[in-house]
Amino acid sequence: LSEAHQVPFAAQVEEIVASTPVYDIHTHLYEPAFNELLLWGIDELLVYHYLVAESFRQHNLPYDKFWALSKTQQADLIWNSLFIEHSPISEACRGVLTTLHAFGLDVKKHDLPSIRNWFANRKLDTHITECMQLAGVKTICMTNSPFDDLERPVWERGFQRDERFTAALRIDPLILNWPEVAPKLAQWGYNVEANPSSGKTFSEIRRFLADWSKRINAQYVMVSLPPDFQFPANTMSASIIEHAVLPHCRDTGLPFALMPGVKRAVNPQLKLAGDGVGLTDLTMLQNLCAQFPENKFLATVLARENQHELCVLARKFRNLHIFGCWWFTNIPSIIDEMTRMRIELLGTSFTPQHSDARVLDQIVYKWQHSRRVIARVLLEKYLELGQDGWPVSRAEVERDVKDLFGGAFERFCKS
Ligand code: RAT
Ligand code: ZN
Repeated sequence: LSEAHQVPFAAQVEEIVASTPVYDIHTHLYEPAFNELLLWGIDELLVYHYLVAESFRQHNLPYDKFWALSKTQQADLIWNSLFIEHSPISEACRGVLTTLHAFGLDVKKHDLPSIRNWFANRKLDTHITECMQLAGVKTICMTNSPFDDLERPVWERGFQRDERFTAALRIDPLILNWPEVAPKLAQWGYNVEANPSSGKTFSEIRRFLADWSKRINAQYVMVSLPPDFQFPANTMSASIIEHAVLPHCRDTGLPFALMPGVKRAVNPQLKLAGDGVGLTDLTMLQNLCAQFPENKFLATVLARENQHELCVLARKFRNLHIFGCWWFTNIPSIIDEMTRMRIELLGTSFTPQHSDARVLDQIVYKWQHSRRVIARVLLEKYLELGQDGWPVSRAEVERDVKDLFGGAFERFCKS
């Protein structure tokens, strides 16, 4: 490509990546029927657990004193310690500013009360529409847990679904904490035993999964796992996966999404902000993909050191679709590295990002930041193709970006 051609082509790639609507395939957002479970606004943005963890490095309030504060007081403390007393250059801090700036707020005034005022006058429905527009998100997939006492009754009562939102069945307690879950399932009418003596318990777990998948219209079934998780193994976790989750997923065609690498509560004093990361032995994922070719697996891994191995696994198994730069890897330097590596090993047969937003407004910054990195990497790859005598057309760029932003994922789910 000539110099003269490069500038408009670069602008085209940026424009296409910036404007292609995305399916946000994993978030912690809720559709409006869940009322206060859908978090939004400035105080929620500031008390995001990513920022809570960072703030403890800058202020010296004891943990219990922090947790005893009201949400507004916590937000004030985080604003002062992370935005005013130091420059907000961490990714999670910068994200708050990207979002406020996108709303047209004048952040350089450092005026938290006037920002609060602006949010106080927002109507939720217009706010949802505007956040989705600014983020270029067309559909938001929720994380839905039947084990959540606030969420479960809403599903049980029933409501008119909002078509901008899809659901995913999240089952961490079922797989990781059977002793606590067994009595609950029994109480909800499933004939299960704490120590299964026959296949009955597993068929009842399947019935539970089938009921909930249907009730919420699940797009996939999901679990997060500790780094030392093994499969196969002589454990209740592995048995539930083999004898209930996988057969259920085969029956319904739903992918089973695994998110290995999280060490829960490495610092319990930090509550939701207290989880850590560890290197996973991905042999368990290899075993699952190899032993259950009729099942579809989605995966994202928390440790940076696992990313290359995960890409290689995806090359070996067409029943594995990898997605997202999850949590601690959702920072520009690692998104750049992971996206580059995934494109170089997998072409466009993966989903580079999900937002993991817990606060609606976060989709704005999570997608704006990621799009910038994805555009840069893609452009570099297209320019290299041009140098090899394979110029890429606008229509081809649009096709590729559609695939990366949900097309490949949806095809995988339907396959
Ligand atoms: O990224 C997060 O907000 C984490 O707290 C987790 O929710 C993680 O994404 C998960 O889904 O377990
Ligand atoms: Zn998540």
